[in-house]
Amino acid sequence: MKGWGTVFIIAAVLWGSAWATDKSFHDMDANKDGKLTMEEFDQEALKVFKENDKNGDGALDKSEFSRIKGAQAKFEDLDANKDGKIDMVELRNAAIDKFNQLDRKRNHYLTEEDLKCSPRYKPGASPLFGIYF
Ligand SMILES: [Ca+2]
Ligand SMILES: [Ca+2]
Ligand SMILES: [Ca+2]
Repeated sequence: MKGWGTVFIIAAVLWGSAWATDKSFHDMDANKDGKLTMEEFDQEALKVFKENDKNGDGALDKSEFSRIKGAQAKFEDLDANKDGKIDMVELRNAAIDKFNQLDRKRNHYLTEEDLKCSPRYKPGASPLFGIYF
């Protein structure tokens, strides 16, 4: 029994880290056109947001936010109205700014090249975390 418990914990840890890093550019590119649009980011962000909103109040508080694996943004920077919670609107506004910053060609999508220009770019990490979190 003890052995299985260990296996289970290792499997859970591996699964958790794979989830955080395996969402590559291509996985997020839902229509596989080699471009990431705001809509594609939104779909993924909404999923991550809902998964981490543990108490289901439609916002991320500091402890919920701290559990998002791979998040690089500061909680304080995303909480625009300083109420101690990040809602989807705040998250999205911050993401739009970041998206526009990276979208140098102003064509409303990001390519892998655009993302590599970001100081937050990490090979293997989801581009989502460079944009939203
Ligand atoms: Ca696409
Ligand atoms: Ca919450
Ligand atoms: Ca807020």
